Amino acid sequence: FFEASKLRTVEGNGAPRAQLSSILDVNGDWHVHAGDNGGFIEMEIIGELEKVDVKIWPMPVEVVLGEKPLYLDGHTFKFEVANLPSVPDTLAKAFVRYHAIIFSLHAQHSGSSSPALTKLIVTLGSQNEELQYGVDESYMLDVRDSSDSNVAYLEALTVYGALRGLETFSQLTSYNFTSKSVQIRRTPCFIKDFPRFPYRGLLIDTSRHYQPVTSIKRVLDSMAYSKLNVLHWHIVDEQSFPIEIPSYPLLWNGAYSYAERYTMDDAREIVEYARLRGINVMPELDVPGHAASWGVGYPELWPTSKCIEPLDVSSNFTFDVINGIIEDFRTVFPFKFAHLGGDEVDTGCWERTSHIQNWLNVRNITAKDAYADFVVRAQDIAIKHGYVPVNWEETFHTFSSRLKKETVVHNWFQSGTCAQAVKKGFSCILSDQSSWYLDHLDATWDKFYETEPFSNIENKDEQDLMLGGEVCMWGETADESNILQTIWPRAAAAAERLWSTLEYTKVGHTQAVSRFQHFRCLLNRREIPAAPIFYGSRFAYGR
Ligand code: CP6
Repeated sequence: FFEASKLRTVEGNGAPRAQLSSILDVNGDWHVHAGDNGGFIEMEIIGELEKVDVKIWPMPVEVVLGEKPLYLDGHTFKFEVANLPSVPDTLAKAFVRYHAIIFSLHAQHSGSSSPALTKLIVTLGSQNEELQYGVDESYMLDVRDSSDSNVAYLEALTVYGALRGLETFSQLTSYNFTSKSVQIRRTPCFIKDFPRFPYRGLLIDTSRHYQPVTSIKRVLDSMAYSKLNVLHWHIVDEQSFPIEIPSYPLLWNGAYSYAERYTMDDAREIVEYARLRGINVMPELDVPGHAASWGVGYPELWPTSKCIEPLDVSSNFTFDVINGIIEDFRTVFPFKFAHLGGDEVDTGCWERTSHIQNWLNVRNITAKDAYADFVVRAQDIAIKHGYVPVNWEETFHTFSSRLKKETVVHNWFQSGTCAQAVKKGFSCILSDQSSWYLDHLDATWDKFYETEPFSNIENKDEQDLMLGGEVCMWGETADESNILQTIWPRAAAAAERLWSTLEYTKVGHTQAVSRFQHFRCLLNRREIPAAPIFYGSRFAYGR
């Protein structure tokens, strides 16, 4: 590994010495973050640099690497699409983003060093830009060595596969101080890649703390860097109702303030921003618990002013409102799934409320029955509007036989829930609180890495019911000021478990640690303030 002591600034170029602190990650690759004043530092290597492997996160399925460096010139390098009259909008925008990532985040350079790579040519199997659950994300990347070709190829069946390939391509590039150019360190380079699971999620919670649209966009940017593909948006909870619902315009009276609200257009903007990065947005409407804020605008949704959740099960108005919300959601969130919560329901509130207790008596049902009725009625509404319902695991443990058969069970509470759910024929998403809860600040990255969705699931049909997993960033202790450094880099450990092959990840976190450090630094270079994972030099990991 490279030692910081072997690097010095070239005297006399005017670069203030303080900017040395902006060197990030010289773990075999060279990167300089431009100073606040847009200036740059010139560096000279003193001594030998050891050769290290190319670092890609998450690890692709297949990587073949040669030994020759290949240079890229930011003034002439171009992305192109083969065989199409026009570039699909999704790709055209990605080309602009990745050009900036590859060239402008590295130090300025004095020009090209030949021989140079002139183009990355993308070949697509389909021009369809619709993003949906299960969209093909596979790609192949072929960068020949310069004596063979000065053109590289990326092949994908969909634009979303191409986005994954562009991310990998950008991670191959680094800055070489000797040649003062962006380079791909080791060519020829051949990569074949596809995800292990179709559902690779991150939950954000905008009820406990509002997240400005710009903050959500930064979360989406960072998700794409580790190939996560579902933003589970836990929009509403007890504490605030921050979104506009045109069908019931008083609901967002439950927001913390006028400023802390999303219009429907804000939500559409978030969905489109996510789509351009190959990320689906799954809205959550958590019912009947976790819904007290609904009653700020419509107090009749509260059983009484003393017990304000779960929502009043005895009133048809409750279900009219749910119908209105889901109908409005359908105009904004095209994802296959809608999350209907169902967790932590205190049915005691219904029993203590006389008009609800009377209603239960007339029907000769218990409060627990009413909980099942409520969840299933909400599922029917979601299904009517074209969604497949997802529910937290309590619904499965309490009345699995009544859940719609297409229900996706979302684990959080108990390890082993998914093994039980898939045995009963339900699909499942893993979010075990003992390992994939980001708000558990003492859970370290290796714990995230070692969590295995197929744990105790050996049967192939049952494995096929595991859609994937999701890390959860509950909002009690996270707002705009710390959300990114709380999510990253630990979420990336789960992202690799969900993308890379079981053969690769089951070896464990120790083989991944230096590549993980490298990815954390990559996030920093891209202005994502991912936290450090352990002690160590900011200049060189491994000293
Ligand atoms: N909010 C909602 C929460 C949690 C859940 N649902 C939660 C519970 C325990 C922990 C973290 C979060 N804050 N609506 C459970 C799914 Cl440790």
